[in-house]
Amino acid sequence: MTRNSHTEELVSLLRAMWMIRAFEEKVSALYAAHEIVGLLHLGIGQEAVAVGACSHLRGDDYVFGGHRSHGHALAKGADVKRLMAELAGRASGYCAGKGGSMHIVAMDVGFVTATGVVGGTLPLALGAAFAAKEKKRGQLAVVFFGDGAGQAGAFHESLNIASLWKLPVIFVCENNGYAEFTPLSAHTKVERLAQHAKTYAIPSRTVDGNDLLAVRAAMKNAVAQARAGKGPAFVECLTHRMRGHYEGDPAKYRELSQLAEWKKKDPIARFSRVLKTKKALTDEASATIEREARALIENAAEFALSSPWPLPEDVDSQVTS
Ligand SMILES: Cc1ncc(C[n+]2csc(CCOP(=O)(O)OP(=O)(O)O)c2C)c(N)n1
Ligand SMILES: [Mg+2]
Repeated sequence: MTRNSHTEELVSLLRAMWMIRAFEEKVSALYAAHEIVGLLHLGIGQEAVAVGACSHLRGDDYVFGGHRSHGHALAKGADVKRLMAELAGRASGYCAGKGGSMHIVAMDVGFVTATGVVGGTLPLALGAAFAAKEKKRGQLAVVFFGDGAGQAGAFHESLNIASLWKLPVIFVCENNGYAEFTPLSAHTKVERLAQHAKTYAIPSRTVDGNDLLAVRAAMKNAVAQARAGKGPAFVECLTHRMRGHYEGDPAKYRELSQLAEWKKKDPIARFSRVLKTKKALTDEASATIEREARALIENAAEFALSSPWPLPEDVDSQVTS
């Protein structure tokens, strides 16, 4: 098989999705074994949004997440070992084990913060975008959030100011059809969140969020426009989380047939099929990518679980006033 750099790049995106899937499946197992504690939200099934959106970003771009953001941090380049250690509450973690799943900060790769406050990072991303605009180095900010966040006041205020001040920020909405246990139809009459972008005069696209190439194409335009100083963009990705809202959620509000339908649209299997059709991937290479991703994550878990706990006397060592 002849390979060019474009093919290599596409295969690297499949590798990134597998790394995130393997990471979260391992985290799920460690949670069940009580090695990871606290509230845990997995984005299994939503990997194409994280990887597709981050695939056009520079190292010095700023990314903000929410409560379901392991994939966003990894797609931006976060180190699997330090992230796993953070989730396991160890001193070798990104926040020395004091943040955990919902408070990931990986400034070394431009992942500014996640948050447990739904909609809380939208205004923060505006701040980063404002700074980027002032610095004039072509940086931009990307914020990931869900359909539920679209009902928060901060969402509307952020879209309005971003548009008014022409800030280089890209709003990436993961519309997975649920806010906790509430379907979209029970929390808003507005079925497509991108409709709000139109209200605030922000260019928007709604794409199939389980189609990596569709997310990537929408982001390419959004990134080009924001870098060119033309202001914000909004990308709505229609997707589905294949787990409950949190680990342990029995998810009785969802029909099993609905889950089965979405499993047929699994973004990893789907993109693998695309690559095979393009003759960019063989069955053997595909199996190797999955195996290598799982080995990488096993190694990260061993690192995390053999790392020391944070010391009580270091409780305020990373707190600045
Ligand atoms: C300000 C605030 N209100 C309510 C909650 C409780 N809460 C946690 S997750 C969630 C739903 C979020 O839904 P969505 O934005 O669609 O994200 P998803 O969980 O689907 O990824 C809610 C209401 C919260 N964490 N913060
Ligand atoms: Mg949602």
